[in-house]
Amino acid sequence: MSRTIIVGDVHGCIRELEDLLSYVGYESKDRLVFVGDLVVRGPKPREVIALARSLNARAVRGNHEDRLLRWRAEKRAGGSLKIGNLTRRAAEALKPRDWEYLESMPLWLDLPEHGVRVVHAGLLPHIPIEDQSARTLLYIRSLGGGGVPMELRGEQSWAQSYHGHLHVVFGHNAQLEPEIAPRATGIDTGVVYGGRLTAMVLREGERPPPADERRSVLVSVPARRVYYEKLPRPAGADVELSARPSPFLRRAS
Ligand SMILES: [Mn+2]
Repeated sequence: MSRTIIVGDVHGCIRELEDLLSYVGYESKDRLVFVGDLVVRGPKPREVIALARSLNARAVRGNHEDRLLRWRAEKRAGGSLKIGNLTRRAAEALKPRDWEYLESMPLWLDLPEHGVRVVHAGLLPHIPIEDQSARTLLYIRSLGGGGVPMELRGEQSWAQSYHGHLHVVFGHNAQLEPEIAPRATGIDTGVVYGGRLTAMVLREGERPPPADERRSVLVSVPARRVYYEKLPRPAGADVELSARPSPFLRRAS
């Protein structure tokens, strides 16, 4: 029986991706899906894309893939988009076939056999997927006043407010533990920061179980090291960076 394995943000951490596939006993008949941000920050962006391609994995676009694609489009148009060193390093490592793979990544992906929708960052509850902005799908972390999409961590989680028909599996918002909401599951557990790489594993036709049993379909492997020490964007402007040491860094020591 084949399974669907939905993998959190890999960020170039090829060894942990291999660890995870080995841990779940990946077989070629299994379907592999990524929540985006396969590249940038970690050590081996090209190897991760190459592995994803070779396993016929599907992947939704993350903000990092989106930035790479915009950088390249801009460059081809004779302009330039400012990118950081790590993004540049990933851009230089990618071969034409890898770029093709990036271009093939949609903003969201539905897995009707599991009643699941995969999106990189999240979405605005109560709004049809077709009407969501790309920016929201790629960057949302929380809801601000009046339910507007916010890119920083905030008090109101979009996921906890979401009660749609399809269960949303997402990444982007790195946390020590998976985020478990009634109808959504966040699986970015910050492997590149020295956290873990997490996946949701569903048997054929299986739907994500209710929140209190959700962990039964989640697996993870630890990072082998800290690859990126800079903190993810801090929580809301009211929270001082110094007041919130990264749990990822602590855990890795
Ligand atoms: Mn992201």
